[in-house]
Amino acid sequence: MKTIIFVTHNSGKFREAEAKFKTLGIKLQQYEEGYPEVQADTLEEVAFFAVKYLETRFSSPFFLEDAGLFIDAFNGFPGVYSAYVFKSIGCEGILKLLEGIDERTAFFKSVIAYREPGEKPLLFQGVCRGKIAYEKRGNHGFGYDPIFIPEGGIETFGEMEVEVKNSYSHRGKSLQQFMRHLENVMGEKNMEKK
Ligand code: ITT
Repeated sequence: MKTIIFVTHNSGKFREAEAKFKTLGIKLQQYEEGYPEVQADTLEEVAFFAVKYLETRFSSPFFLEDAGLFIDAFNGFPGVYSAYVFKSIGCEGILKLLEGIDERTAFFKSVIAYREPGEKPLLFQGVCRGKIAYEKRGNHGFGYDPIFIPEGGIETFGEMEVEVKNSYSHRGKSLQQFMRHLENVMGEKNMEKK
């Protein structure tokens, strides 16, 4: 069975990816190697720089994923600073900043950077629009999950089981694109063998 390494410290992300990949016949392996997150304006730049930094470390296919929460009332903040902001003020801090503000729309974005040995890195992305709740709800997931309600849903990500979150989420979508790519490549390889 093909194995792909997912470089992440975040076991919540890994669980979400595993849940998607279980239908594909590819084994995912978590690798908690750190990498520098460059100061950049977009998640794509952060992910691309990281994959280039890590490419000499792995001789098998690997990917990483960079994600962020973009709040419309704050012109997209925390965006690329989501990890730092989460560590410093958490969900409570975001709720406090939004006190008295009724424009609560926001989106999550996920960018996956994948590298197959000898190939150029590929990027796959997914976006999930929604809104910031008025209070924390649920204890599933991680990060900002307890305060984010996806469009079309009434529960926060924090109240959802992993498969349900995947059916709405930015990461569910970027993983879907990524899996479609892998299926195409595997399909082509099988054709070549015939
Ligand atoms: P790795 O870089 O090791 O993968 P990380 O948790 O640092 O793990 P990111 O830099 O991609 O991941 O995430 C930026 C921040 O956004 C971080 O605080 C996450 O908790 C949060 N975040 C990312 N995806 C999220 C999601 O699906 N739900 C809730 N919060 C999320």
